Amino acid sequence: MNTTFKKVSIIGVPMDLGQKRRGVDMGPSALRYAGLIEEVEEIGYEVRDYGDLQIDRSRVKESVPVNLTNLHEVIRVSEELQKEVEKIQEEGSFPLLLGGDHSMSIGSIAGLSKRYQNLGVIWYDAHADLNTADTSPSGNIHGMPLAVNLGIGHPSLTKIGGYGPKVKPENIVIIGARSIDEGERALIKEKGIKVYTMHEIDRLGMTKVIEETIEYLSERADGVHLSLDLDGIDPTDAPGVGTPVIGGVSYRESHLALEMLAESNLITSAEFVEVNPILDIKNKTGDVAVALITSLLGKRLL
Ligand code: HAR
Ligand code: MN
Ligand code: MN
Ligand code: MN
Repeated sequence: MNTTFKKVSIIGVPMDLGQKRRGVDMGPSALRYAGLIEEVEEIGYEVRDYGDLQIDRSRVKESVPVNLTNLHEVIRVSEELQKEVEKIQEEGSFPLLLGGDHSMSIGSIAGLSKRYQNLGVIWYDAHADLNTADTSPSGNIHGMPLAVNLGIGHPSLTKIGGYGPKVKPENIVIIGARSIDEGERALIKEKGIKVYTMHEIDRLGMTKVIEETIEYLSERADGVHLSLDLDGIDPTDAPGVGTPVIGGVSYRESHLALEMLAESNLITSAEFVEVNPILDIKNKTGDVAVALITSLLGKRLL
């Protein structure tokens, strides 16, 4: 991360409405239970934990546009998160956001990109999250946030914060993708988005992938947000996720990637999403998430 930050401010987003499995709302608790606050303090940061946003998870059938499940509550939470992220930035703290499903990044990036006109985004994920209501096979909004941040999708989502698009296609790097839908593939080609699928990671190795990512983003971005979906990591290392996909990045590779990002001084905010403790084995995925967060924040063995 950027070494000018001395404070880390944490917000939990117990959002589970962007997909249909229960339990991902407990992700923020799992990370705190895994010792997040203590570990980050140990590195030397002043930590402020603002607790969790309030989310109405009653899932009363909303009348929403076709193929956008729970749209209204996703919009409301996104707007609230956007404001909270702006407050954290005004404090001069590093925003560290805990999910919750990946639909939360509509709100987080709406807050971040107000400050950074050229926000870079590293999307570390098994999925591209570039669907729209027209292309989504599921209607789950957690499969759409990157498209929304590009200004593509339902206007009620793309206009959150009163502006959009939030991110330019050339400022995005996707790492770890191995489950890409047809509409997403077309959008990647049309927009020329930089993607390191598992194929490129296997061929180049994670060191090269991250070196290239750092060089690419440092040339164009004024801040870089790391959006890390735990399903980017292989399910043997991170089993507690709602949509696991075999053949992912190992814990070791991810740990190295985040240490390299720490050294790069590039990262100005981060979110760790999709931890579902109900599907986990003894909070393994929570532990992995905390270990990766401390790597990103500059923890060293010696
Ligand atoms: N691409 C599929 C869809 O849109 C699956 C998305 C699964 N999503 C996440 N986000 N966990 O990365 O439904
Ligand atoms: Mn995702
Ligand atoms: Mn994913
Ligand atoms: Mn290491």
